[in-house]
Amino acid sequence: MPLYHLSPDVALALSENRPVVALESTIITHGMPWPQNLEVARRIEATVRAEGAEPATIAVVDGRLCIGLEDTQLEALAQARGVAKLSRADMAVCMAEGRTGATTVAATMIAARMAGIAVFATGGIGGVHKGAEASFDVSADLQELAQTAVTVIAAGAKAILDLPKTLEVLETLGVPVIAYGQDQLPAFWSRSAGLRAPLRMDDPAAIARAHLMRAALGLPGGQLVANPIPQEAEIPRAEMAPVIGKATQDAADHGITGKTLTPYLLQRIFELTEGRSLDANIALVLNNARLGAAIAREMTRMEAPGPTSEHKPL
Ligand code: PSU
Ligand code: MN
Repeated sequence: MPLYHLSPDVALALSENRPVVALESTIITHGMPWPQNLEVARRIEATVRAEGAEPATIAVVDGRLCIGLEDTQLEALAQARGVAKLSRADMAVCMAEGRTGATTVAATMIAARMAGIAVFATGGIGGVHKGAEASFDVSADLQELAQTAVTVIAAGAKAILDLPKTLEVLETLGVPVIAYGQDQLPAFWSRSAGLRAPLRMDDPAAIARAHLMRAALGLPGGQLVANPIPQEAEIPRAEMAPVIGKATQDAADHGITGKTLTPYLLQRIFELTEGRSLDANIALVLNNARLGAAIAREMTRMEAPGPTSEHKPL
């Protein structure tokens, strides 16, 4: 039995060396409420297509790792209840038991890499949670970026996280954190986290080149491209701070930890902002899909740098 299933569209695009952008499914099952989740999932795919790339939404459906979902599968996933949230630790178990699960950033990267898809667009990555010095809650997404060669486009790390600690861990792990088009690290709903990003790039072609360069140097792992939310859609940091504070306090009061923490915080912030956080979330994901397609287009045009091309032996 094959390890994964490519949708016909994705299989064709890959065989013709056309640009493909991987998309995660946890954002559909755990990141946004029904029915906006389905609508957004379809709009993300349409945006990638409009930008000249093929979208490959990834999920485990009845034990089968699907890379590229049919619209009926997308719809079923968006409505399903009790879908597992899969990361590196539980993906194989879900497949072995024939269950259905949505892939997080970490699991989506693993699947994309296997299928030869180098670019993946999403909303926000997991990171170091506030209070991690006591809870040890550090997302497996960070470790995945360190070892799996996929360029991930996100709107920075979610402001529900401890962003300075998240940057420190990424630095330790050797993950390039590249702000796109600005010096500041973006913070998901807000354009600035009030922190300088370690790296800045302004050109999708250079980002694609850096991805290939990393591989040519024999460095494992991917790149994190932090793409700021469009100006007109942002919720300023000062406005989000008290909301995030309240949501974090509510999570602590209710004893929410582990896997359920991120979905709980997103839902709580959605309620506290009366839906505004969702509008921002949608705008930033679509923006990331556009940039992802641009990077994927550039990458398919490039040749991998050769290890000996400029080396003249003495
Ligand atoms: N961004 C969102 N909604 C989400 C997530 C990110 O706007 O649901 C998901 C991603 O799948 C990410 C995961 O990989 O949350 C991180 O979860 P954790 O913190 O439990 O590792
Ligand atoms: Mn966690």
